[in-house]
Amino acid sequence: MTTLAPTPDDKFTFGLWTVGWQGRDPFGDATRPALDPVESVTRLAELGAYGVTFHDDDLIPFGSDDSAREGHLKRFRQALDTTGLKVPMATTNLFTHPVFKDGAFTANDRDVRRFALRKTIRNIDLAAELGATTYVAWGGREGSESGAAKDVRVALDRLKEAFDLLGDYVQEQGYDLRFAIEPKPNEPRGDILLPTVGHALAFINSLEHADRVGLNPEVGHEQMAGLNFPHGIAQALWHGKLFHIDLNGQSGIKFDQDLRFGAGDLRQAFWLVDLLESAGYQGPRHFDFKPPRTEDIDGVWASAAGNMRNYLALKQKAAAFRADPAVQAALRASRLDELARPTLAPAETLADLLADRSAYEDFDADAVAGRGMAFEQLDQLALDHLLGI
Ligand code: 3MF
Ligand code: MG
Ligand code: MG
Repeated sequence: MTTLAPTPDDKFTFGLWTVGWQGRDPFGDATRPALDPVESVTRLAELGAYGVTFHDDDLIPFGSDDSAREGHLKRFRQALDTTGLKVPMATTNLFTHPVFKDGAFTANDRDVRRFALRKTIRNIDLAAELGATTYVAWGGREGSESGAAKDVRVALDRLKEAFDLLGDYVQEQGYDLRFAIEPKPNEPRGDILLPTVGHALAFINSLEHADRVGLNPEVGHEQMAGLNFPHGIAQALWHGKLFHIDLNGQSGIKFDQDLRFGAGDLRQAFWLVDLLESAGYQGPRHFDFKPPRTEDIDGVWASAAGNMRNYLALKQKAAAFRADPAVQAALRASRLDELARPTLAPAETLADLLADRSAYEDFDADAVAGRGMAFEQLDQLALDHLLGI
């Protein structure tokens, strides 16, 4: 068995807000003191991470004046230089300050929308300067709790307007930066716009800079809606839109748990790693988790390390599964090779299909229905690999 110790080559990244979460929830106060971003950078580098990501306000507290801002940035840049950690992604906090109580790009209040664009553009400049190539947009406050409060069709016009303007800006500046929309069904709003991967994919098609906009799906967000996360990721890959990913754990349809990766639905985590690795996904493996508020600072770093360890363990398991001759035989028995064959033969036309009596007139539906698919045997092999039997 090879090592489960991460190295920067594994491309593991963490949001500053993840290890830095103080444990404040709707029912309870913080259980941990604030964490200095410099400390986070240092510890994450020691643990073997490749990079860090941030919201503007994680690094520069909201309302900081220019000199305070420069002070925070100077310390952060120094920590990056010392550790070699990269900043592949950045994002905007458009949800914490009360001004965003009704959203940012889709707030009914036009002044809020103008402020949100300016706040985002300011951080896009910083992201580009620090070398980020992905800019994530999670619209946690873009939504509503009641019917008439939000005209959803008009709000989508405003959301499109925002992404079109941001795309114009990035293009004019010549930044090597793409946007990644992060869907989520609810929380903090009762219902959030672009609730799932599928909704977001459809929305992107209507944008002026559609090529520059993709997705940042999060494990728990799709699972909160009862959806199969690996299926959503497979479709995002199929559309060429998996620009980034938020890895974490979730146990079914409930509040956004942000457990460490591998906790929650372990089988979906296995299929996800199998998919990302076999599809050749090249982007960062970004963890958006929350060390539970039961943990002290040692527990925070144990939780952070667990994300990477579980990813690497699942990567080994998935590789062993794919290499197993019994699995390859089971895949054939389940006709996966047949699925990969186009339904028409090479050079065959629709007219040929219509003339093919064996495809319809002489087709023996009962006989074909009697063929077993052998999926259970295949899935048991997967479970055996996962369980290490
Ligand atoms: C909330 C999230 C967000 C986003 C972040 C952008 C605070 O459920 O997942 O984390 O990931 O704003 O990356
Ligand atoms: Mg989340
Ligand atoms: Mg997220």
